[in-house]
Amino acid sequence: SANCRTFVAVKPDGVQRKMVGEIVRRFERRGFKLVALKLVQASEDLLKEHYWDLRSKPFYRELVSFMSSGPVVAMVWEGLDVVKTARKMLGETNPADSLPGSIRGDYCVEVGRNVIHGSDSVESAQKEIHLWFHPNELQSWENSSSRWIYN
Ligand code: DAT
Ligand code: MG
Repeated sequence: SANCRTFVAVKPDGVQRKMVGEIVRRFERRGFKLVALKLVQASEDLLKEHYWDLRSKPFYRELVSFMSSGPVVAMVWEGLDVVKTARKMLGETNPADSLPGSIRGDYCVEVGRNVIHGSDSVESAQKEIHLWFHPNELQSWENSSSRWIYN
């Protein structure tokens, strides 16, 4: 539904490479609504929870360490099927498999530096939004262009 929400984060490499503006721009122009945004230094505890499903992977420790190496831009975006569409906008996990036109397909080459995170399902989006944001950080506002985006 149009009330679908997803969690997106520009990773430390994306922040270092000045890609925050470009990424926000793509989501805004697609027609999604910005619900929350903050620059945060995530703790290892938060990141361990965020990537809990990957805890048995060989790259888990390096992933948590990398993600806590600098600030990330945490965001919540809302709109029709935004979880699924955001994953398409991101591209594949491995940038080598990501088509040009996707964020990873346009701006990176290695899986360990793939610049952006996006929730992989509605369920994980709900968990991740709850993990990264207090309810009062999620803004409720009327999008004046919604009638030009939805019919
Ligand atoms: P995604 O970020 O596309 O949801 P994921 O949840 O499977 O991918 O993995 C989370 C992150 O872990 C991913 O963005 C980069 C890192 N990662 C995944 N597979 C990896 C691998 N084979 N080697 C190194 N890092 C990997
Ligand atoms: Mg994932």
